[in-house]
Amino acid sequence: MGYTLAQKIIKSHLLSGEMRVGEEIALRIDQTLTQDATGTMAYLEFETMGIPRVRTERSVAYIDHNTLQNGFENADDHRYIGSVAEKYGIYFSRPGNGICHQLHLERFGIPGKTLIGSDSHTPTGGGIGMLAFGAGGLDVAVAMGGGAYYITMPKMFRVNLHGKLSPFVTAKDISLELLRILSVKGGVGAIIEWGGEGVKTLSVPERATITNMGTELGATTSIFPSDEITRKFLRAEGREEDYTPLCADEDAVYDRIIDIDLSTLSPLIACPHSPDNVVAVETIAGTRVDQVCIGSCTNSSLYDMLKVAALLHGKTIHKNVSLSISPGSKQVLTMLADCGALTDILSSGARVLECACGPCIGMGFSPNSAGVSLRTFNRNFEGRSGTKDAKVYLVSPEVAVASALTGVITDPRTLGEMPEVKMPDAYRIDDSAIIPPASEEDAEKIEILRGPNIKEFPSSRPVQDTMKAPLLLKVGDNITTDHIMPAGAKILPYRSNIPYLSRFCFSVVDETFPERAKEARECFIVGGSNYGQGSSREHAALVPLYLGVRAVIAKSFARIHMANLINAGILPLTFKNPEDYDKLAQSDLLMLTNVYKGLENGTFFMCDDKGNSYELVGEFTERQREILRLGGLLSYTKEKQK
Ligand code: MIC
Ligand code: SF4
Repeated sequence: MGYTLAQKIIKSHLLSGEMRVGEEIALRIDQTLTQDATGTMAYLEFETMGIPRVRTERSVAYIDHNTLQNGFENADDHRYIGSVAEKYGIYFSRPGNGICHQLHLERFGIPGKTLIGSDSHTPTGGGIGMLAFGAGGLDVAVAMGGGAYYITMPKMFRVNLHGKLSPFVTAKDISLELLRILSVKGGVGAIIEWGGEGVKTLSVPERATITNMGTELGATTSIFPSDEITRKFLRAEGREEDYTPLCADEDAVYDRIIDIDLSTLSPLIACPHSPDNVVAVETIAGTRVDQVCIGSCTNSSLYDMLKVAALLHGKTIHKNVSLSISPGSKQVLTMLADCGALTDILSSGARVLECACGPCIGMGFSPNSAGVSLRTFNRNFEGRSGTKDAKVYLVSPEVAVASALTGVITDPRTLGEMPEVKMPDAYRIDDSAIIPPASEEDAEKIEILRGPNIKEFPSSRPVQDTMKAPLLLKVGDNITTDHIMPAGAKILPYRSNIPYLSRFCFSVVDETFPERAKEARECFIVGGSNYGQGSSREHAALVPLYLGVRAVIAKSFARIHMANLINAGILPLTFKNPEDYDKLAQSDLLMLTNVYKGLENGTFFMCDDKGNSYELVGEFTERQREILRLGGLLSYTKEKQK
């Protein structure tokens, strides 16, 4: 029996475990990346490990999220990350250089290598044939120290693409189509491999749009083969020597096969407030639009931007629409300037923002009250834009431009002919904003620059045999990390200040939660299915830990968040009978008994003060049990080093 592409890369990086679905496996990690909103914490964690230099082939620290610098906090964090990078052997990408995933693809990604990043969209690297995973900061810190990355061996899904896209239909529509088919939970526990003849019609940036949005399916990661198109991309980046051809074996076996005929797709749109709430654009055409944002790690490549410029050429955007354009990298922006496309964009009335995440994470450009915002991004969770009652839709750059021109949601096929966009054979290489680390010799002299915004970690504690606490918050299905620990311009600067962040925990759902949790000192949370979907931010576990959350009981969990809870020493359990969820009510007093025994056999018992008892499930590996027994991954790692 042959191997899938992902299985081949897993096999060549396997440190322990069996490649059987559901078993825990340990992988050797070749590359890591961090961004600034999760990086400060990841590097603080790395520092506590006492390792003098990173042990990966390549580690890169990007600054792309917290670039507003409204006060000293962000700038201090950037300086801190810069000094850590220089000292410990990490490349440092300066603010303004671009978005981590776009930059990593351009300058560092290598087919067949493993990559983990403290950002959930790290699977973007799958567009170039990398096996790339989003992870919590602590997992990235451990990998930088040469430690393994642990995942549950995933199922293998294969998506076969047939035919060719019609004009005005794009890679984004392929992603939205898969979200329509599978939903935001449909990829949980699976790696999605893309294949079929249609793959040859997609360039690396288009493939990367698709692997980027695989995160929204809950997938462990997504990957494309590495072929002549990959070689062409690497050649254009001046890195042809990094090319290796890679594909699945002919007789590889998949757990599920999905076929998509590209020629039948039409422009799609994800309606508020979930990326899987997908309909055809034509069905809601005519809806008023207030704002359009083009950019983010999903759609900010040179190819996307050239298409946008060509569609805007000689036209002016509608007077009621505010259009922002954030190119993905300095390379993209300079090339737009060189060829005159930037002039087309500016002449249309668009606002060009910095090469950064910007509006995607609510860092400025929030919509007006109850505003309708069309975005080429990957997430439209409630409140994420910074305007609580905004209605955010996810679209391709083509739909975005068409709607910016008309002022209403518009099917771009009504615009006439799609102008031809010619891609250059070589990109403009300028790595002046990437600072290499100091040599090992000089590293010792480098002082780490810590600002006053860096506060201590919350202290974790080992799980107890009996855990008694009130149920302080009961939430529904698909709770995102943006609900648990919101981001945005006002809060993001405090990512290294857990006590301050704690004031906003669950504020989208229940503003009283932080106060109530502090008063109770210890508490439980109950959730529905897919609890913790979305970002990789470990703050969605560290802040609850600070507020005394000891266990989260849910119908099911999203992968990265579950790992972050365990890493923080919080017990994640699921209901044996999902109907039991209905019996529980906020403020019930709950008691978990014989927890140590439960850790061994996977079955946990809980009762409430109304006389109900519950059977819960928590099947942990030996490593996870030890992490929970010792009170988190940091204590576990220190213990192992003794
Ligand atoms: C996001 O898109 O939600 C983020 C902001 O990039 C997060 C990381 C973070 O919260 O810092 C992610 O996707 O992991
Ligand atoms: Fe940045 Fe948005 Fe991409 Fe997250 S999804 S990395 S915030 S651009």
